Amino acid sequence: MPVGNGLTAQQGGYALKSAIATLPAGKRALYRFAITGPGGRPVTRFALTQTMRLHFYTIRSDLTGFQHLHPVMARDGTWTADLAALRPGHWRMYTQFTPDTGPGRGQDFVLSRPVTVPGTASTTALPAASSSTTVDGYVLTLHGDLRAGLASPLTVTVRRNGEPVTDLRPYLDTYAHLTAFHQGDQAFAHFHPRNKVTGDHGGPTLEFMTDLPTSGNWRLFLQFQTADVLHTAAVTLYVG
Ligand SMILES: [Cu+2]
Repeated sequence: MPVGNGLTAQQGGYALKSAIATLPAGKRALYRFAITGPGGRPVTRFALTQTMRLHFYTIRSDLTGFQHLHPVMARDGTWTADLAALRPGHWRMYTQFTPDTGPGRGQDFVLSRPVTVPGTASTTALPAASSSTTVDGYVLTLHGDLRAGLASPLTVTVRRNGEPVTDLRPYLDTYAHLTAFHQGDQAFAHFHPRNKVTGDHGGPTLEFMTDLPTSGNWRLFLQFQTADVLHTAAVTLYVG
């Protein structure tokens, strides 16, 4: 589990630095940033987590517009995230990484910064909590009684046309990526199923052990791959 809830730009001497506080609406946008270490200099050595040196996520304040990207780092430690079109409003940019040098070596960090996208912002109401959702013809059913601050199992079953799906392909070394954001403060969490990865035979059941810090509604984004297609399902989950 990463350190903290992802709502700060610095922690334990490490910081997410960016000169960008606004990005344009409605078109591809580049977000440049650096991760600095306790000495204040950009960190350039990161450990691989799920095959990547850094994971980047963004979400709008109404928990729409989720993106999970893998930015590219220049030699000097400057990263560039190539974002798909953003709607006007308030966004948060999250970086998840594990330094491979310094006092934070081997520790998982999530740091974030806000970004404003100018324009007329309309808010989408959060869909009601539900135990199922559909994406690209895949029906996901959730089972679990989640409690804030407690390790809580969450089982997700994947079906298509009523049949169990058993051909999930590993995506970044795991059968699924579950990214969660808390309604109101946009606190962040990320989980992987405990299922062992054995080729393109994932499913139909994904077994997560979650640990969400606060009660209320969380918006879950579940990413999984079949053949060459990455699917992203979204569902609202209430944590008691
Ligand atoms: Cu992941």
